[in-house]
Order: sequence, then structure tokens, then C-alpha cells
Amino acid sequence: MNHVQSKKLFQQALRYFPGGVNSPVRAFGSVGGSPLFIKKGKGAKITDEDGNSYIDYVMSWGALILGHAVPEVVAAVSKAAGSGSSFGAPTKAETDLAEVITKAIPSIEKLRFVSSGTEATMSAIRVSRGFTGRDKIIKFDGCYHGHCDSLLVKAGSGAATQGIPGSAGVTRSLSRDTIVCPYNDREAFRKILLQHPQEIACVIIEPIAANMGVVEPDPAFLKEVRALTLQQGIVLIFDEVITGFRFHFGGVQTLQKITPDLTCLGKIIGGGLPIGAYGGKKEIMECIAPDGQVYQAGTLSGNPVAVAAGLAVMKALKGKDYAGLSKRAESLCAGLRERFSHNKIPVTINRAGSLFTVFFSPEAVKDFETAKVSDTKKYSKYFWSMLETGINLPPSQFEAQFLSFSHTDRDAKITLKAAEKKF
Ligand code: KE4
Repeated sequence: MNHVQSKKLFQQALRYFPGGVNSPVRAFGSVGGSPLFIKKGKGAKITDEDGNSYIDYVMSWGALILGHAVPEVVAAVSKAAGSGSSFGAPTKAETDLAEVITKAIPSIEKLRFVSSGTEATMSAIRVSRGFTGRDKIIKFDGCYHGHCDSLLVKAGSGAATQGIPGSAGVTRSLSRDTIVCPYNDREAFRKILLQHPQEIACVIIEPIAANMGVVEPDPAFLKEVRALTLQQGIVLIFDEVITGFRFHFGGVQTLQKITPDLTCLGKIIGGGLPIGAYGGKKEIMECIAPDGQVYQAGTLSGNPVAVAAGLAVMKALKGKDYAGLSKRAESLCAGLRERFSHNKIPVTINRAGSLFTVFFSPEAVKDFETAKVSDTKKYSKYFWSMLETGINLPPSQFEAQFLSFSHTDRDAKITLKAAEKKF
């Protein structure tokens, strides 16, 4: 395959954008080489600027559960755009989408639309602090919730539970209000709460983690987080930006039988257009301006075109066979496991529904520490060898692969054949 055009476009992009990209992971930093420039997508396929086609397992990082450029979404977007792209005023469509979401996820009694997952989590944290009058927050190591300062924090050294900046430009003082706990570690979580009585405003968690690669929570861990936060008046925030409408028509919280106080959404609810949402208990959401004292705003919040895309996706998803999608992912992972073990390549494949990650590690992966055991060099080789055979994987070991309703059994066969050939 030649990538002449992509390489040329990358050089041009380097002139304008830091790292030549508008989001770091796109720069292929973890897998080396220069990124593909994508010209178009259709269904489960994308085509780059050199005319090479790929079966896509990134799907805009999970936003495109129906697939690329599905007709009903394209039609809805064009129609909405034709009536005006933004008014900075309320529209009926926002209420319609809110109605669908609150019916599908009953814990969301009231919500606010924003334009990204980051805005959703950032606002959920702010309203939790406003509602409780407390300052500290807890996040889990390996979970990613977007790039707001309070969440770009990593675990402090040793016993110190205070966070340290996870990025330049994040202040020490702000980081001290974020405590980072290992995922799936009930003991550590209990200890942190003991050390900080009445100080914690909220706990934010990916109910199924996808940003350290896919890692499922131990059910007992999630239950204990819910029980202890309830007991101590701590707001529990489920970051369902990836998991919302991914496993069934609603939040993964329903399947897990856990009711968070706030939920963050994004990606799927906008069908690939800029959207986010945060919502939950009425008494918390009513702290937000103009009702309450917590300020949050946005020029394009509830944007009519993004909302039209979301409504079209919601309508299409209602009739979809989620169990079939999950089965398709299961058989693809079974096929990959078989081929890896047949070629004596030790891997651990974590799958949850239509999300999965191939870790190049013989060990079970149940938190960020065990995820980091994975051989990222091997992952890069896997990434490039699959790319050369027309399979587009996430350009980082610590991301998830996403299946869509456009992926067919034939796509799975081609993917497995490509893996076999390359091994
Ligand atoms: P955005 O601000 O990127 O729309 O959403 C942030 C976010 C929040 N919560 C979860 C669970 C997320 O996965 C994300 C963003 N996901 C990454 C991919 N893992 C987006 C890709 C990127 O950063 O370019």
C-alpha cells in the first residue's frame, strides 16, 4: 500500500497544528510512522487520500455505532443544516432528544447538552462540587474522561493520596484536589474515603473502562463504590461517553443494575457530530444556572444539526439487534485468540459487548498496572501489519476496538485472514 498523499498532507498539517493533528492520538505517536489522512467513510469502511480502503475498528472512537455516513443520519443532518446550523436559542429537537435519553436512562431526570465529552465531565464535576460544597474528587487510574484540568491528574507517589499534574499547565494546587485510585481496588477505595471524611464531592468512573484498553469492573467493586458514595453523600458520576447506547438502548448502568447520581454521555448520541451531555438527579441538576448557582454555558450546546444526527441515530438504534452485535464481536475475538495461540503469540483479549482490546501480554488485564505490562512494540507491529492488509485498528495499545452495526461476517473473515497471513 502506498501512503504518498497522506505523508504529503501530514507535512502540510505539521505547519499548522501541534504534531500535525487536532487530537494527539491521531498522530500515531504510540505506533510510529505518519498518520493516514482519511478522505471518506461508508458503513464499516474508510478510504484514505491514497485511495486505500480499510475495514475500520476505530469508528470515530466509538461514536459511529451504526457505521460511517449511514443514509438516515446523512439525510437528517442535511435537512437540519438546510434550516439553519445554529440559533443560540432553544429548539424543539433538543427536547425531543432529551425525552429519548431520559426514557432510555431513567437515572437521568434532567440533563444539559454540551459539545464534547470533556465538557460533559467537566460540568458534572463542577455541579457536584457546587451541590456538595466539597472540593475533592476521586478518579481511577487508567480511566480517561477528557482533558479538563481536574481530570488530567495522575496518582501521587506512595501513600500520598493527593494527585499530581498529569499534564504541563495543570497546577499543583488544583491537582491536590484530585485523588487517583487504582481501578477494581476496593481496599484502596475504602482507605481513601477513610482518609478524607466529608471532603469528597464526587467519584467519576468509566463503568466499563475503555481508555486503558477494555477493562471490566469487578461487580463487587462497582457495588461497593456505589454503596460507600451513597452512604457518604458523595456524587457518583458514571462516565458513559463510550458505554452510553453501546451495549443496549440505554446506559450500561442498567445492565449493571447500578444507579449513579450523574451520567455523562457523548459520541453515539451525536452520531459523529460534536455533542456531549451530563444529567442525573433533579436536585443536583437544579443547581445549574439559570436555576442554580453553578455556571455552565455553551454557544453550540444542543446544536440543531448535532441533535438531528443524534435523533436519527436513536431512531435507528431502537430496532437494532445488540445481542447480535455482541455475538459478532465474540466470534471475532474467538477467531483472533485461536490464531494468536496457534502462532504462539501470548495475548489477552478483553471484550465487553462490541468493545474489545488485544493486549500483547500473557497476563490477565484488570487495571492500568496490568494493562501496562503489555508489549507496546508488539502492538505497533500488529497495528502496522493489519493496516497494510486493509484493517484499521486504534493507533494505541491503550484504546478499544469498536464494532458497528455495519460490520459484516465477511469483514470478520477478512480481518481474521489478515491476522493469520501476517502472523
Ligand atoms: P471528548 O472531549 O474527546 O469528546 O470526550 C472525552 C471522553 C470522555 N470520556 C470518555 C470515557 C472518553 O473515552 C472520552 C474520549 N475518548 C477518546 C478515545 N478514547 C477520544 C479520542 C481522542 O482523544 O481523540
